[in-house]
Amino acid sequence: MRPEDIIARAAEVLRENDMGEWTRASPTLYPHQWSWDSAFIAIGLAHLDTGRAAGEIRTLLEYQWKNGKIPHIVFNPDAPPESYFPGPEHWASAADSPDAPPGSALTSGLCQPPVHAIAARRILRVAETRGEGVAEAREFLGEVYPKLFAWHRYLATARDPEGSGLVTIYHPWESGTDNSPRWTPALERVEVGEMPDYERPDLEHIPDPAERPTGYEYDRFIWLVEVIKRARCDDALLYRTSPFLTKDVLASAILVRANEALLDVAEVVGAPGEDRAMIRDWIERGRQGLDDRWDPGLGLCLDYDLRAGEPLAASTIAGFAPLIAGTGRVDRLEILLRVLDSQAFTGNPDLRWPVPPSTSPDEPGFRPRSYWRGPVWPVMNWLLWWSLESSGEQKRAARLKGYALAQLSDGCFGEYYEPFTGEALGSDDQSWTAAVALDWLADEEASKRS
Ligand code: 2M8
Repeated sequence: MRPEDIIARAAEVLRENDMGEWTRASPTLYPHQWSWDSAFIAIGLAHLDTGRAAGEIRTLLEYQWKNGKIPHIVFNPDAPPESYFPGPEHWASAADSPDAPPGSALTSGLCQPPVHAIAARRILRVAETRGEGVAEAREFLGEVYPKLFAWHRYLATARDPEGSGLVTIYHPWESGTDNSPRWTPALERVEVGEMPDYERPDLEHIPDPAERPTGYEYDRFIWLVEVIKRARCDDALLYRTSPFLTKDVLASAILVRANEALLDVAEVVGAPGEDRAMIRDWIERGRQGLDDRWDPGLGLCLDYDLRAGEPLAASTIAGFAPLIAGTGRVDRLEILLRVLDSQAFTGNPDLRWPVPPSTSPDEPGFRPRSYWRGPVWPVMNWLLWWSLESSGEQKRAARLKGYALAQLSDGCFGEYYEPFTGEALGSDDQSWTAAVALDWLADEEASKRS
């Protein structure tokens, strides 16, 4: 496919998944609004219509919890009940939480990595570059700034009572990398209690169940939802009682960058000096927290299991957290780049395209077709590309973007890809895949012009 055809197809995917004021994550597998998907979607949508991109974030923020949490799913009331599990009826009791948002709409009680401020800032930048909708984009930032600030404050406090700079999660779904080997030991420590039987509609929407998490993993996922609901999503209570309590380095790294974006937004909207001082403090604490989780053996950063009191050693894409956060340590940046280029990731000679698999093929838990256990995720390629660019690694970034785009020229906009064959897996027409393609192609155009 030629670049203009990829753009047209990507725009079509986003149009078809457009539900008016928000975008479903994919046509059948994910019929609701997902939090971090929407942020990436807004980044892509900005190139088509900055107003609509702003609408994507605005809609999500309408369902923000009173404590600042942005829910991981906002449920579509029109989606048939059997289309997704656990759906709105399963989460209904979370609405009893004193922190739940007002109104009748239902959300999940979890959250996901905080890409939103990055997307919000990007909307203004794209508007400025196009010389269109700048006043509206600024107005949008004024409107969302307090909400984004409250979201980051929630993560820095309720999700980090230790002040470690790292975000705590209660469920692998909160990491967005659900069945990654990052969480295997912590998940194995979870003992599943009594709960009703459940069906898995996700398995109906894809050709091969091996592309989705296993039954063993799902039992633990659903049990943890049960635990969180029973605690009425009370953070302090979950801190004491959740059998799964981990520090997530990828979410923490994204938070550092999102705080940088928020600082820029604070500047644009003239936010008070105390806010800015606080955001700067969060940034510093975040980088320090990531520094503390460095594993010199792997040359990567590791998550931490608060329940077991030990690091979660796994060679996955999340290990590049310091690169994503922007590390001030040149020595570590060099190591990370070496690991990224090595056989453990993009240098593996059997890869279809030299783009990083979600889990290193060297990792014992690696499964090339299974979701976050090995496949390449275009959205992660975007995150690494963007991080390389901001780390001054333009050449590497351009190479990664080139191969990542070559992968998408099949026009499937797969959710993820088999790393050795390049086969599209999971859902086709995945919104965030289309969105990152649009952003990359806009970047290609801009670099041709400059
Ligand atoms: C996947 O997660 C959901 C649960 O949140 C699922 O498997 O049902 C993950 O890839 C997650 O990162 C993503 O946000 C979501 C929607 O694309 O799907």
